[in-house]
Amino acid sequence: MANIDRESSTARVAADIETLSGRDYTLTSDAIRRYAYTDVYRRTLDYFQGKLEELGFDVSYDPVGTLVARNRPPGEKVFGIGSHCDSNRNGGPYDGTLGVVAALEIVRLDAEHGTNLPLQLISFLEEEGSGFGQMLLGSRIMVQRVTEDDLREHFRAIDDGRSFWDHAADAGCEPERWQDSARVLDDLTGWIETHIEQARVLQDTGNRLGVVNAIAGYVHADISVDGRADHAGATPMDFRLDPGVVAAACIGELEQLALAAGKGTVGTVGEIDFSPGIINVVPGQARFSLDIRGPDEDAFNGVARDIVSFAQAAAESRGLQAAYELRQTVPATRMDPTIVAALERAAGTAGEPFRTMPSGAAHDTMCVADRVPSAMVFVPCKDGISHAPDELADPADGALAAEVMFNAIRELVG
Ligand code: HGY
Ligand code: MN
Ligand code: MN
Repeated sequence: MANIDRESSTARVAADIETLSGRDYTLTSDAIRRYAYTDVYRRTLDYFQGKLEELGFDVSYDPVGTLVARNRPPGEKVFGIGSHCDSNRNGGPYDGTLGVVAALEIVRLDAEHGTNLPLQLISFLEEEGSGFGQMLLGSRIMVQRVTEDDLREHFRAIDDGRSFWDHAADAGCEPERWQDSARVLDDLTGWIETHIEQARVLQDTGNRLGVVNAIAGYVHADISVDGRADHAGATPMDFRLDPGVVAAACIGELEQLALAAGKGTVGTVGEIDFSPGIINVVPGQARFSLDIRGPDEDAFNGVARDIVSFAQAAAESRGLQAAYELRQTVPATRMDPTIVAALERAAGTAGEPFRTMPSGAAHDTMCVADRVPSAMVFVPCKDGISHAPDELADPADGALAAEVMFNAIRELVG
């Protein structure tokens, strides 16, 4: 095991996070907000590109803008590290970005210790879905979990409704070559992603790291209910076709279904909009999102099925129509036992408290694991707060994650 200077490693991690939390790297000052094809996202990629080129890495981009940096010629076997540096629209400084910084720190440790590990760093486009409402978009493209029709037609920018395809082309990418993105994973012998936990298990159990052995699957979808816009004052209650009441009933029902399903199943309505959305108009249409997840496939898919049936019955009982549209679904994903074991050994040797645990949050690793033996390392975040500007993690834990990954990779690549 290399003798790591944890203090200088922590200082480097802290400096990267500090810089990337600055106003040049976020669209708003009240949260970290950066996503595909915005100038602040481009600057964030440029920051990592500059640091990696200084360390002798060749930096390129896949056809839609995922950053790929290697220290070996194409075709040679390499070990994959990385995460994403786009953010939630209400994001904090650590979600994703700490993972790319930890991977950069591994590159620095490798240079410092002259170990010359074969490495490929990836920073995935659009993990959060903040640009097009499609989570894990860059990694789903890489493992071909999307169709060309999705990219040309269905996936549309939240800001202006234009297609992903047009935005990618405008940004100088080559969306027509999107299937070539799959080749990015060809040379990988393994993959490890560091990420903040986004819950509070590590904090509450006094652990500094988590070794992730499984990731919860999820369903993302929308339900829209069509009714009739009416005068809010003159329309008697028994005369209304009000989709807002159906939406409200569904939100309560989703909570009950998730609780009843148990096994770690969760259900969230994060987005809701009424049209025309005016105080003195009974809504004509209601649309709300579904985010249903869990480690148990049958449980969370069962909740998704049941809430759709409930919505349709609740709508019909009032003479309305409810329509369901799936956005995407990714199955619960087990991590590779060999890589998990190597991380557990390296964490044990580091001499700091850690635990092996599942992830409730989704990660690009769910896609990479389709093709490459994969695992993750979690870093505690204060009170589990994430997808919020108050998100807080300790750069020393990020540096410790880099040290543990560095030592595990050295063992794995022999
Ligand atoms: O929502 C998620 O699971 C991830 O943070 N995008
Ligand atoms: Mn993330
Ligand atoms: Mn996130």
